[in-house]
Amino acid sequence: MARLVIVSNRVPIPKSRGATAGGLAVALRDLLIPGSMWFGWSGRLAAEPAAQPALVEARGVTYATVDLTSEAHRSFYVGFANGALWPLLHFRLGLMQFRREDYAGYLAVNESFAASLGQVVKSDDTVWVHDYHLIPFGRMLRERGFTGALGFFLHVPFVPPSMLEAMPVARDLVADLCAYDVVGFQTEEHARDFRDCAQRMLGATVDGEWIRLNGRRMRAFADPIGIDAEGFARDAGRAASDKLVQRVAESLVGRALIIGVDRMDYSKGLPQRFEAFGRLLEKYPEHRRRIHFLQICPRSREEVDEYRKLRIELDRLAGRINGKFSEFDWTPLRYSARAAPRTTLAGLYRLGRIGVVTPLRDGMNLVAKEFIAAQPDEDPGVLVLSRFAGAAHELTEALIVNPFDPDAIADAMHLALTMPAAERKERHAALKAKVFQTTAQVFCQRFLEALSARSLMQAVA
Ligand code: GDG
Repeated sequence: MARLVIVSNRVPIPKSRGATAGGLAVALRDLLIPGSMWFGWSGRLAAEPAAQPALVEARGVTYATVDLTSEAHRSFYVGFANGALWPLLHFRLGLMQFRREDYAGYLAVNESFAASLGQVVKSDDTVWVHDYHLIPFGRMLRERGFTGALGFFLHVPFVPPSMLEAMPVARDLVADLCAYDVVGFQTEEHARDFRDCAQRMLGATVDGEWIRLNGRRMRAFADPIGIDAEGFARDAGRAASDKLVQRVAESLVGRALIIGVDRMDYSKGLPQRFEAFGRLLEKYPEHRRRIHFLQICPRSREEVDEYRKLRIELDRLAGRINGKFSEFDWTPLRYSARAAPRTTLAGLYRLGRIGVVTPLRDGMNLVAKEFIAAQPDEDPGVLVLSRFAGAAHELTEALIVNPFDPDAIADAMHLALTMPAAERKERHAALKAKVFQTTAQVFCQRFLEALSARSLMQAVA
């Protein structure tokens, strides 16, 4: 069997400091069987990074990492990936800051990564590249002679041609994605938008999930990511004994908990969500003193200006809502910019009467799935979910809202708080079945099967 090499911007070496709280490490955990490799940035900056990757072995898996100079990190990560691509792919054209020199830095880092992996990859390896930081990586690895199976999964949304065209280097990005054998997206909508871009911008021929370009055939398909539902449900059950979970439970003194968990990111709709909570207290005063809203939002990408502005905005909104509604013995909204340990998080979801997941745009949103997995069957909470999260394509029994409409979110919260137990259980049973069906394992299997079928695909091309 071919060795699997995973490539991503950050490499979550087990027990290393700064290992990411993001969805990727969790989703791919099952793939890391002994013998596999994970390649990417070490998270360190160096004046003169070595060309050879540093190799660390943990539980039979080789972690191969390279350092970046601070200038490369600025243009590649802060500039192009997070200053231009992230806003564009989240439909925020107004926030896109395109600079030629950042794009040049992005290409240069991808080149140096490809050169570095090129030194340790074997020709029959299967290489699976992750996310928007590394779009040109596959083409560059091929140019270095790599002949094995080459796949790419985009964790974030994709946009229709009319929007992608605003990006000055859109054609290059689409062509680079076409250089992979298989490209996976979170939803059919994103996959279709990509195929439309290939057709319109490059003149490719599209036939179902297949794209034919310059005599090659590749596949662009939807493969929704999932979680380790069983493991997460188990953690949530056990977390009843977690000290922090117990302290939060006690602090509620019988009040219903509304919980939100998101990286502090402008795509997550946090200001609108805070507004919505204020509207809920305004429009439905019967809930005052009876509920608590806890928002956990670990700081993220503070090098990017927009993220610092978001922090200030949230502080302001939280202050305003608490200033307006607090009583001597009740603070309606608590928000913390610190990350919680994973088990604690599972236990907190389980305490939630409402899980509020209202991104303005999101590839999937794993928090929605985690909240469902963590609920007790006998008395489950209700998920309020944005229609613009990839998860909304599957989790249709949630209360689906438009995240740009704080009043609609407030109404959904009210509906959730007053929903009869029988309806809560019915919705939960349907949602749970889905979350336990489309797991992280199923996601990985589907992708790797598509990738291993590529020789067959090319034969018929
Ligand atoms: C990208 C895409 C896509 C959050 N706070 C804490 C914490 N988390 C964990 C959550 C969840 C993960 O981080 C966040 O995943 P999401 O899917 O919600 O969002 P992104 O980080 O934006 O992830 C997204 C995902 O990739 C996977 O493909 O769904 O659309 O944007 O697992 O639980 N974990 C801990 N403490 C926290 O405070 N331990």
